[in-house]
Amino acid sequence: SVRVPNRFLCHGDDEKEDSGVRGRHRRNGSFGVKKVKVVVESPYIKLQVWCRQQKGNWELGKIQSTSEEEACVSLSNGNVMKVSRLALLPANPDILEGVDDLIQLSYLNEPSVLYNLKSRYTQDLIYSKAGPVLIALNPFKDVQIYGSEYVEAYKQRCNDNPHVYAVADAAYNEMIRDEVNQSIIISGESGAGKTETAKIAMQYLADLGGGSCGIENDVLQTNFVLESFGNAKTSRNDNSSRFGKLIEIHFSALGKICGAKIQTCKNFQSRVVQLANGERSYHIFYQLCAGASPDLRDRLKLRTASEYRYLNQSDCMTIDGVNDDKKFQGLVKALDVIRMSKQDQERVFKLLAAILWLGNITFHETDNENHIEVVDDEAATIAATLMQCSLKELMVTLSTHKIKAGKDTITKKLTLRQAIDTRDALAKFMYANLFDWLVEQVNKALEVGKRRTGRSISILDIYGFESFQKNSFEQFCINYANERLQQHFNRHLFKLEQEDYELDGVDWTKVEFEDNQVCLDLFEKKPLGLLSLLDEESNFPRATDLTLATKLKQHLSSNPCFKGESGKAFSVRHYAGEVTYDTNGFLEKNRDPLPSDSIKLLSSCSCELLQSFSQVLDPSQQTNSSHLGAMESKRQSVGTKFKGQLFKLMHQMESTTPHFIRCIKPNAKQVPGIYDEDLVLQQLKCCGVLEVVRISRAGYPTRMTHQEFAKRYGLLLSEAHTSLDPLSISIAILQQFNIPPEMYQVGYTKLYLRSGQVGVLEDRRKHILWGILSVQRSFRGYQV
Ligand code: AD9
Ligand code: MG
Repeated sequence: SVRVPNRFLCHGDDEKEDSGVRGRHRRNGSFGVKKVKVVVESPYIKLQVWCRQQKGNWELGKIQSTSEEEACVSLSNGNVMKVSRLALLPANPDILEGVDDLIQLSYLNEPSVLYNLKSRYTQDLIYSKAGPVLIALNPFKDVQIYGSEYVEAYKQRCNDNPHVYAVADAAYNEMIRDEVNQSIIISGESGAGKTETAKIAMQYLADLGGGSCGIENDVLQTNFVLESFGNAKTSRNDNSSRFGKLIEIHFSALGKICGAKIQTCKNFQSRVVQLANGERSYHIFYQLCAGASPDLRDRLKLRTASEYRYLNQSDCMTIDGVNDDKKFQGLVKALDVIRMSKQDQERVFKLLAAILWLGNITFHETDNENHIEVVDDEAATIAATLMQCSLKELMVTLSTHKIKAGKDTITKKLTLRQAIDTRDALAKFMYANLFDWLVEQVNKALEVGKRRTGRSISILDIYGFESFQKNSFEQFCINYANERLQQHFNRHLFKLEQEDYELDGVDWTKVEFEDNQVCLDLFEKKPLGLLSLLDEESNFPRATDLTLATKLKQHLSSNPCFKGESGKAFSVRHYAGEVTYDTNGFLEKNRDPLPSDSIKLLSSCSCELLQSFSQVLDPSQQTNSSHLGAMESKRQSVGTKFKGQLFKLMHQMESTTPHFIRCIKPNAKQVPGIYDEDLVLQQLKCCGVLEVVRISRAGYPTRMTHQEFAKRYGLLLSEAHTSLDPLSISIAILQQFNIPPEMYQVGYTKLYLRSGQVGVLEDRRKHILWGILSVQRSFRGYQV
């Protein structure tokens, strides 16, 4: 139901054309109170309103007349409708159309916000502010707002339109000014534009912090490498990141980039061996097949992508507008830039080819009990050659397993299903470790020398919330990660803000917000939480997906975020909506087993990379939890490992000043020009943007301790102040600049200012300092 605020029924914003001036508080006392139907048109009745249509969408209209219950509205499309007053919401005056910060809207209802963003989107103004948060609408086309000219404009502050550049600039300047680590947290649904936005922010920082050593270029090139190996085409995004990434960029005392470190968070290798229709495996496989030189092809015995089972199973070999051959050449260049030796590059390609050939290995049945042997064909031969192991050992490993019976070991033949699983597990393991190894190499290349805290900006680009028709373990982990991220967001923007006010004795009306702690408890509580119960069940050899589902329902039904569904399914009420998960495959994916025979095989390979991977499995090294593998029985489960990685990421973010960017996908078709209101609204709602605006509008976004304030602006005082007390100095400054009392509050320790208030002070300060320190003008960022 739609609530019409009382104030709307009494007084509203006058229309620009009617009044000429905006008098916001002219009242029409009788409006909405008298029972008689108003027939005569008065300027007050021609209010601009949003009128809810039968389909649920909103149309702009003007009230022609109104009675107690109903109003007669002429819509902008020419129709005149009689509607219940409950179907009306006040619209903002025309003068506020397309404002760049939603905070400025007089009415902050859903249609007003939606329409405001839409009106900007149609003019290619893809960025808007929602108080402290930058909203980025994916244009799905090239928009001419990037590049050196724009970078320069934001550097010089000649352009104050919301932009990723402005966010990166703010982070950079705050870092320089306060010596506090910063973070830029980018979130949004799959395909909303997070990865592109992260790259745009990195480009700006590289430009700002570019020095003579050129490391900023290396940092940018890592994007290329990690996207090749970590991104894939999915049904939602042609370049979907299948891993979460935190890149921490370090700066020198002079504000120049001096290194970077990448942390990833992932758990999904199933894409290597299994694809949904219309989706692709990781880009690198197709790039290699399309772009390898004839010599390399020969050495790797490489065929076209369509000849590999792991790639051709989904009927999707290419991506519109993407040239895999060219991408491969770009990748090789990027690998050169990060100084990966040609020998290592060859090793990587060999391993990729080995994985592809493994996938082509087939089995034939040897008896009528489904037992199999490996078909001794070119696939097996080439795979063994590329892995540098004996063909015989490979064949034995993929077709048998050894069971200990007392002192003896019995070798048993595998069934077809078991053999396929063994083969696929090996391929997944190889790829997962290759990715980790690659991240290690990238980190080596970007290594920061002497690091100093307080001089870094971390950019977090993590997979967005996913809700499909059918949701599996992958979505389960992704959505859990997003739930954590949402809490970080909530904490910073709501909780900390409110706690701050209360602790500091500032008069403040509480704004309610959705806390998602209950949902996080559902995932994390021990022993009765989703992850713990999943691990527990994974340890029972006889457990099945059905017993898992039953167990979850048995123990978790009392959590309001949990809902048992029929059969093997359960639902979670996430902050972004309810998602039903099918437990099918949960146990297997959580265990992600690698038989000990396969581990032995890997250690027998003379391929150096594979050998190094198998060392990861050496039981003596098992304390090293950053590695993916370990012996079958002692390996950490995938879910628990994922949680560990996530906690590490979040922990790192805790000590930074966050800057938030919310990416929004305006349509699901990935095309320019379409603004699907429902889709946008759903995203705005689920990421809490409207609450952010509400709280920011009501609050005091700028806050400084009395000392900080006095130190920063004390020099603006026209007369030397007699007292040295920071509080008195602060108040003198506020008075000198005539800052109205409703625009600030004085807390016990801090000064709280409403948005826009420090602008005048900053300008004045800059002016004065530039006068004094004109010699240092070329030294951006320090004197001001
Ligand atoms: V996922 O969770 O990794 O599946 P992302 O990262 O949110 O997703 P991505 O950045 O990959 O989405 O953007 C998807 C596509 O939108 C890109 O491939 C571009 O074609 C398009 N895009 C996104 N942002 C911009 C932009 N600022 N300008 C132009 C853009 N195109
Ligand atoms: Mg992405």
